[in-house]
Amino acid sequence: MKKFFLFVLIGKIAFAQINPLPNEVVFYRQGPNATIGFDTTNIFFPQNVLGFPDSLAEGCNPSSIPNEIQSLGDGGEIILHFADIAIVDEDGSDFTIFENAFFIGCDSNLIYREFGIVSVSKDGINYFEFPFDTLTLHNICGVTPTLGGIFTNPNLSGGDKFDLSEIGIDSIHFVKITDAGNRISNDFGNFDLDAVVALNFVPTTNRVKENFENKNQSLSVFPNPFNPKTKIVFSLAETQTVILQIYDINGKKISTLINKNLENGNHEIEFDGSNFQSGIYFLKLSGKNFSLTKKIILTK
Ligand SMILES: [Ca+2]
Ligand SMILES: [Ca+2]
Ligand SMILES: [Ca+2]
Repeated sequence: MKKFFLFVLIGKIAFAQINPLPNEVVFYRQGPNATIGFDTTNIFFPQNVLGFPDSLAEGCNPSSIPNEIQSLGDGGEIILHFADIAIVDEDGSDFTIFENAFFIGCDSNLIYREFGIVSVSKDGINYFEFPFDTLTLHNICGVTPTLGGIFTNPNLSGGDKFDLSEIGIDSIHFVKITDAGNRISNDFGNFDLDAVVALNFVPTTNRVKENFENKNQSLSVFPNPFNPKTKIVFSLAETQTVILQIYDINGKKISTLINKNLENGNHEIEFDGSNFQSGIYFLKLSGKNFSLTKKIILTK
Protein backbone atom coordinates (compact mmCIF):
# COMPACT_ATOMS: atom_id res chain seq x y z
CA MET A 1 0.00 0.00 0.00
CA LYS A 2 2.79 2.40 0.90
CA LYS A 3 4.54 1.65 -2.38
CA PHE A 4 1.39 2.47 -4.30
CA PHE A 5 1.12 5.91 -2.70
CA LEU A 6 4.74 6.66 -3.42
CA PHE A 7 4.22 5.79 -7.07
CA VAL A 8 1.21 8.10 -7.38
CA LEU A 9 3.09 10.97 -5.76
CA ILE A 10 6.09 10.66 -8.09
CA GLY A 11 3.76 10.49 -11.08
CA LYS A 12 2.07 13.72 -10.08
CA ILE A 13 5.31 15.62 -9.55
CA ALA A 14 6.67 14.49 -12.90
CA PHE A 15 3.47 15.53 -14.66
CA ALA A 16 3.42 18.98 -13.06
CA GLN A 17 6.90 19.74 -14.36
CA ILE A 18 6.04 19.20 -18.03
CA ASN A 19 5.41 22.55 -19.65
CA PRO A 20 4.39 22.92 -23.32
CA LEU A 21 6.17 26.28 -23.68
CA PRO A 22 9.69 27.20 -24.85
CA ASN A 23 12.36 27.96 -22.23
CA GLU A 24 14.39 30.58 -24.04
CA VAL A 25 14.94 32.70 -27.12
CA VAL A 26 18.27 31.64 -28.61
CA PHE A 27 18.23 34.06 -31.54
CA TYR A 28 16.34 37.27 -32.36
CA ARG A 29 16.97 39.59 -35.26
CA GLN A 30 14.54 42.45 -35.58
CA GLY A 31 13.97 43.79 -39.09
CA PRO A 32 13.08 47.39 -40.02
CA ASN A 33 9.61 48.75 -39.21
CA ALA A 34 9.10 46.55 -36.15
CA THR A 35 6.43 48.00 -33.92
CA ILE A 36 4.90 46.30 -30.90
CA GLY A 37 7.22 45.06 -28.23
CA PHE A 38 10.11 47.18 -29.34
CA ASP A 39 11.40 50.10 -27.37
CA THR A 40 14.90 51.12 -26.37
CA THR A 41 14.86 48.88 -23.31
CA ASN A 42 12.94 45.85 -24.65
CA ILE A 43 11.79 45.29 -21.06
CA PHE A 44 9.08 42.72 -21.85
CA PHE A 45 11.28 40.62 -24.11
CA PRO A 46 11.72 37.64 -24.08
CA GLN A 47 9.00 36.88 -21.49
CA ASN A 48 6.35 38.20 -23.88
CA VAL A 49 6.99 35.32 -26.29
CA LEU A 50 7.78 32.52 -23.82
CA GLY A 51 4.37 32.31 -22.11
CA PHE A 52 0.93 31.20 -23.22
CA PRO A 53 -0.86 33.52 -25.69
CA ASP A 54 -2.47 36.72 -24.44
CA SER A 55 -5.50 35.35 -22.58
CA LEU A 56 -7.66 38.32 -23.59
CA ALA A 57 -6.90 38.07 -27.30
CA GLU A 58 -9.61 36.91 -29.69
CA GLY A 59 -10.67 37.58 -33.26
CA CYS A 60 -12.37 40.93 -32.60
CA ASN A 61 -9.86 42.04 -29.98
CA PRO A 62 -6.29 41.23 -31.00
CA SER A 63 -3.40 41.50 -28.58
CA SER A 64 -1.44 44.69 -29.09
CA ILE A 65 0.54 45.13 -25.89
CA PRO A 66 4.30 44.70 -25.57
CA ASN A 67 3.81 42.58 -22.44
CA GLU A 68 2.47 39.89 -24.79
CA ILE A 69 3.71 40.51 -28.33
CA GLN A 70 7.05 41.00 -30.03
CA SER A 71 7.17 42.33 -33.59
CA LEU A 72 9.80 40.82 -35.90
CA GLY A 73 9.89 43.68 -38.42
CA ASP A 74 10.59 43.22 -42.16
CA GLY A 75 12.39 39.90 -42.64
CA GLY A 76 13.09 39.62 -38.90
CA GLU A 77 13.72 36.25 -37.30
CA ILE A 78 13.34 34.54 -33.95
CA ILE A 79 14.36 31.10 -32.67
CA LEU A 80 12.72 29.55 -29.63
CA HIS A 81 14.31 26.65 -27.75
CA PHE A 82 12.25 23.97 -26.02
CA ALA A 83 14.85 22.64 -23.57
CA ASP A 84 12.61 20.76 -21.11
CA ILE A 85 10.62 18.96 -23.78
CA ALA A 86 10.95 17.61 -27.29
CA ILE A 87 8.00 18.34 -29.56
CA VAL A 88 7.23 14.98 -31.16
CA ASP A 89 5.26 13.86 -34.17
CA GLU A 90 2.08 12.18 -32.99
CA ASP A 91 -1.41 12.14 -34.54
CA GLY A 92 -2.45 15.51 -35.97
CA SER A 93 -0.81 18.87 -35.35
CA ASP A 94 2.22 18.97 -33.06
CA PHE A 95 2.55 22.67 -32.19
CA THR A 96 0.67 25.94 -32.59
CA ILE A 97 2.03 29.43 -33.36
CA PHE A 98 0.04 32.45 -32.20
CA GLU A 99 0.29 35.86 -33.89
CA ASN A 100 -2.08 38.79 -33.33
CA ALA A 101 -4.07 38.29 -36.53
CA PHE A 102 -7.62 39.67 -36.24
CA PHE A 103 -11.01 39.90 -37.95
CA ILE A 104 -11.23 43.28 -39.71
CA GLY A 105 -14.38 45.01 -38.44
CA CYS A 106 -15.12 41.82 -36.49
CA ASP A 107 -15.92 40.06 -39.79
CA SER A 108 -14.57 36.52 -39.64
CA ASN A 109 -14.25 36.48 -43.45
CA LEU A 110 -11.83 39.41 -43.42
CA ILE A 111 -8.61 38.65 -41.58
CA TYR A 112 -5.75 41.07 -41.02
CA ARG A 113 -2.74 38.78 -41.27
CA GLU A 114 1.01 39.20 -41.16
CA PHE A 115 2.87 36.15 -42.36
CA GLY A 116 5.73 34.16 -40.91
CA ILE A 117 7.57 31.18 -42.38
CA VAL A 118 8.44 28.30 -40.09
CA SER A 119 11.53 26.10 -39.80
CA VAL A 120 12.29 23.52 -37.14
CA SER A 121 15.39 21.81 -35.83
CA LYS A 122 16.31 18.94 -33.60
CA ASP A 123 19.86 20.13 -32.78
CA GLY A 124 19.76 23.91 -33.30
CA ILE A 125 22.15 23.58 -36.25
CA ASN A 126 20.22 22.02 -39.13
CA TYR A 127 16.85 23.64 -39.85
CA PHE A 128 14.06 22.33 -42.06
CA GLU A 129 11.50 24.74 -43.49
CA PHE A 130 7.84 23.77 -43.71
CA PRO A 131 6.89 23.92 -47.39
CA PHE A 132 4.06 26.46 -47.65
CA ASP A 133 1.32 27.32 -50.09
CA THR A 134 0.76 31.02 -50.82
CA LEU A 135 -2.72 30.31 -52.23
CA THR A 136 -4.23 28.25 -49.39
CA LEU A 137 -1.81 29.76 -46.78
CA HIS A 138 -1.15 26.20 -45.55
CA ASN A 139 1.97 26.08 -43.29
CA ILE A 140 2.20 29.86 -43.01
CA CYS A 141 1.83 31.39 -39.55
CA GLY A 142 0.20 34.72 -38.71
CA VAL A 143 -2.95 33.62 -40.53
CA THR A 144 -5.48 32.57 -37.86
CA PRO A 145 -6.50 34.80 -34.93
CA THR A 146 -6.17 33.63 -31.34
CA LEU A 147 -9.63 32.43 -30.38
CA GLY A 148 -9.31 32.68 -26.61
CA GLY A 149 -10.11 29.01 -25.93
CA ILE A 150 -7.85 26.41 -24.34
CA PHE A 151 -4.41 27.00 -25.83
CA THR A 152 -3.37 23.35 -25.64
CA ASN A 153 -6.46 22.27 -27.59
CA PRO A 154 -5.90 22.91 -31.32
CA ASN A 155 -9.67 22.85 -31.96
CA LEU A 156 -10.40 25.68 -29.53
CA SER A 157 -7.23 27.77 -29.46
CA GLY A 158 -7.04 29.44 -32.86
CA GLY A 159 -3.50 30.13 -34.07
CA ASP A 160 -1.69 28.24 -36.82
CA LYS A 161 -0.93 24.54 -36.37
CA PHE A 162 2.01 22.58 -37.70
CA ASP A 163 2.37 18.84 -38.18
CA LEU A 164 5.91 17.40 -38.15
CA SER A 165 4.77 14.44 -40.26
CA GLU A 166 4.58 16.84 -43.23
CA ILE A 167 8.36 17.20 -43.22
CA GLY A 168 9.11 13.70 -41.94
CA ILE A 169 10.84 14.72 -38.68
CA ASP A 170 10.04 12.76 -35.53
CA SER A 171 11.08 15.29 -32.86
CA ILE A 172 12.38 18.86 -32.51
CA HIS A 173 13.72 21.28 -29.88
CA PHE A 174 13.85 24.52 -31.91
CA VAL A 175 11.21 26.54 -33.77
CA LYS A 176 12.37 29.35 -36.05
CA ILE A 177 9.94 31.95 -37.38
CA THR A 178 11.01 34.33 -40.13
CA ASP A 179 8.86 37.28 -41.16
CA ALA A 180 7.78 36.52 -44.72
CA GLY A 181 9.03 39.93 -45.90
CA ASN A 182 8.33 40.04 -49.65
CA ARG A 183 8.28 36.26 -50.12
CA ILE A 184 4.46 36.24 -50.04
CA SER A 185 2.66 38.97 -51.98
CA ASN A 186 -0.65 39.19 -50.05
CA ASP A 187 1.13 39.77 -46.73
CA PHE A 188 -0.29 42.73 -44.77
CA GLY A 189 2.79 43.59 -42.71
CA ASN A 190 5.25 42.36 -40.10
CA PHE A 191 4.80 39.19 -38.10
CA ASP A 192 4.15 39.76 -34.38
CA LEU A 193 4.84 36.74 -32.18
CA ASP A 194 2.62 36.05 -29.19
CA ALA A 195 3.41 32.41 -28.33
CA VAL A 196 4.40 28.94 -29.49
CA VAL A 197 2.64 26.08 -27.69
CA ALA A 198 3.60 22.41 -28.02
CA LEU A 199 0.70 19.99 -28.51
CA ASN A 200 2.52 16.65 -28.68
CA PHE A 201 5.64 16.43 -26.55
CA VAL A 202 7.78 14.34 -24.21
CA PRO A 203 10.11 15.47 -21.42
CA THR A 204 13.73 15.87 -22.47
CA THR A 205 16.04 13.34 -20.85
CA ASN A 206 18.73 14.83 -18.62
CA ARG A 207 21.45 13.55 -20.89
CA VAL A 208 20.07 15.30 -23.98
CA LYS A 209 19.42 18.46 -21.97
CA GLU A 210 22.98 18.52 -20.70
CA ASN A 211 24.31 18.24 -24.24
CA PHE A 212 22.32 21.30 -25.31
CA GLU A 213 23.43 23.30 -22.33
CA ASN A 214 27.07 22.39 -22.71
CA LYS A 215 27.04 23.91 -26.21
CA ASN A 216 26.90 27.38 -24.72
CA GLN A 217 29.54 26.80 -22.05
CA SER A 218 33.23 26.26 -22.52
CA LEU A 219 36.35 25.74 -20.45
CA SER A 220 39.90 26.07 -21.75
CA VAL A 221 43.36 26.32 -20.25
CA PHE A 222 46.53 27.70 -21.76
CA PRO A 223 49.32 27.06 -21.63
CA ASN A 224 48.77 23.39 -20.84
CA PRO A 225 51.10 21.76 -19.76
CA PHE A 226 52.22 24.71 -17.63
CA ASN A 227 54.89 25.79 -15.09
CA PRO A 228 53.90 27.10 -12.66
CA LYS A 229 51.18 29.50 -13.91
CA THR A 230 48.40 29.07 -16.45
CA LYS A 231 45.29 30.94 -17.57
CA ILE A 232 41.83 29.38 -17.21
CA VAL A 233 39.16 30.83 -19.53
CA PHE A 234 35.50 29.85 -19.43
CA SER A 235 32.20 31.13 -20.74
CA LEU A 236 28.75 30.92 -19.20
CA ALA A 237 25.46 30.88 -21.10
CA GLU A 238 23.67 32.57 -18.21
CA THR A 239 24.36 34.31 -14.91
CA GLN A 240 24.59 31.70 -12.17
CA THR A 241 26.58 30.37 -9.22
CA VAL A 242 29.60 28.46 -10.48
CA ILE A 243 32.21 26.36 -8.75
CA LEU A 244 35.69 25.87 -10.20
CA GLN A 245 37.76 23.21 -8.44
CA ILE A 246 40.96 21.25 -8.94
CA TYR A 247 41.14 17.50 -8.32
CA ASP A 248 44.22 15.32 -8.26
CA ILE A 249 44.61 12.17 -10.35
CA ASN A 250 42.95 10.12 -7.58
CA GLY A 251 39.84 12.27 -7.69
CA LYS A 252 40.61 14.05 -4.43
CA LYS A 253 39.60 17.70 -4.32
CA ILE A 254 42.65 19.82 -3.59
CA SER A 255 41.56 23.39 -4.22
CA THR A 256 38.46 25.54 -4.84
CA LEU A 257 39.33 28.47 -7.11
CA ILE A 258 35.87 29.98 -7.52
CA ASN A 259 32.58 29.56 -5.70
CA LYS A 260 30.34 32.52 -6.45
CA ASN A 261 27.68 34.07 -8.64
CA LEU A 262 29.08 35.13 -12.02
CA GLU A 263 27.50 36.91 -14.96
CA ASN A 264 27.00 35.28 -18.33
CA GLY A 265 29.82 35.70 -20.83
CA ASN A 266 33.56 35.10 -20.69
CA HIS A 267 35.66 34.86 -17.54
CA GLU A 268 39.35 34.48 -16.97
CA ILE A 269 41.39 33.48 -13.93
CA GLU A 270 45.09 32.80 -13.42
CA PHE A 271 46.10 29.61 -11.64
CA ASP A 272 49.42 29.41 -9.87
CA GLY A 273 50.67 25.86 -9.26
CA SER A 274 53.75 26.88 -7.23
CA ASN A 275 52.49 24.98 -4.18
CA PHE A 276 51.58 21.82 -6.08
CA GLN A 277 53.73 18.89 -7.17
CA SER A 278 54.28 18.12 -10.84
CA GLY A 279 51.62 15.84 -12.26
CA ILE A 280 48.19 15.47 -13.84
CA TYR A 281 45.24 17.34 -12.34
CA PHE A 282 41.61 17.84 -13.31
CA LEU A 283 39.87 21.15 -13.45
CA LYS A 284 36.11 20.94 -12.94
CA LEU A 285 33.68 23.77 -13.65
CA SER A 286 30.12 23.21 -12.40
CA GLY A 287 27.09 25.45 -12.83
CA LYS A 288 23.32 25.30 -12.63
CA ASN A 289 22.76 22.60 -15.22
CA PHE A 290 26.19 21.74 -16.52
CA SER A 291 29.61 20.49 -15.60
CA LEU A 292 32.84 20.60 -17.63
CA THR A 293 36.13 18.87 -16.86
CA LYS A 294 39.58 19.53 -18.29
CA LYS A 295 42.84 17.64 -17.75
CA ILE A 296 45.78 19.92 -16.88
CA ILE A 297 49.44 19.00 -16.51
CA LEU A 298 51.90 20.75 -14.23
CA THR A 299 55.55 20.15 -15.20
CA LYS A 300 58.17 21.71 -12.96
CA1 LIG B 1 1.87 15.18 -36.12
CA1 LIG C 1 0.18 41.29 -36.43
CA1 LIG D 1 2.76 36.29 -25.55
